[in-house]
Amino acid sequence: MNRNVTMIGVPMDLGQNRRGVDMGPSAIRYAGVLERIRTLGYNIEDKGDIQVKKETLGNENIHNLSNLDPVTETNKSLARTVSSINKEGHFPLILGGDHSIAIGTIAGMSGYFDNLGVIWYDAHGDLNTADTSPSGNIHGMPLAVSLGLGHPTLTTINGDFPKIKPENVIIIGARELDEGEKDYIRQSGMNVYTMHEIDRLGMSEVMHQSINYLKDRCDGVHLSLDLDGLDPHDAPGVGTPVLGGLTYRESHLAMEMLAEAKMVTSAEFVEVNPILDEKNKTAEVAVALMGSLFGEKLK
Ligand code: EXY
Ligand code: MN
Ligand code: MN
Ligand code: MN
Repeated sequence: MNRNVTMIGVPMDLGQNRRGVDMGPSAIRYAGVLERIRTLGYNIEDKGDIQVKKETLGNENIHNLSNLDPVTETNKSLARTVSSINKEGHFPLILGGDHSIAIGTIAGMSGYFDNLGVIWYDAHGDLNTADTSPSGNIHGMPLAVSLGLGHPTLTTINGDFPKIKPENVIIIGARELDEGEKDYIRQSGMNVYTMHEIDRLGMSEVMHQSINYLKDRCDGVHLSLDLDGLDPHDAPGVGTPVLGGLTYRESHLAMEMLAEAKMVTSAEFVEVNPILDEKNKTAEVAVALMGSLFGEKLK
């Protein structure tokens, strides 16, 4: 893995309606992320937070898209920042914030790869558009937006083209998909390991298959890890918990196998909400998983 890592926080809570997730980056820093990764021999630099432009708050719910303007503006500036981290040849490590920030991260990465792969570690598909969303919350839409689906204000961030292809995406941990999301998955043939497949195959086999699949077809891989992919017993500090999720150990195994495969070129850890957390448990889990992703076991 790239030894130069640049970390950015995105204190965004406007992609959903539970306050507190904007404090995620602080909670993750407090849990010792810099030290954890530096100890592994990386040059890691904390470039601070992207400014979330709440002052553009106004049109609260245009076309079933809550807070469209500030979510768009923040993602534009995140995309620029991620793109410049790439240009420097560093590994972008992004701390959320709600999952709407994946729009900016992926938009910023996509220009540097012909076939960017994405591992979407999440209880949800985040494949809604304004037409299918039951909530109007943009954190339920970032994967769709990155595939070029949804409102043009979002899909044209950093260029008017789809940032990723459905065949380069693997969803892991899904257990709460809306009807429109299921329709899209069926018609696109996207790879989805729901909890059912993970129970049947085991995480080791799921990661083995995922890594082999992406290795053959992608020139870079972005890991988008939503802490609600984990079971709420292990990661209680999230806004949309769903029972029956991935365990702490399964998640470590997944990160360790990605570290061994040396294929991840950017990562984001999102949806940590310290107000809903037990002490700082979920932020600590995020940092522990980052430790494994950056090769703790291989040291
Ligand atoms: N599918 C639901 C919606 O679109 O409102 C819930 C989405 C939750 C999204 C979370 C963060 O991954
Ligand atoms: Mn440098
Ligand atoms: Mn998500
Ligand atoms: Mn989720």
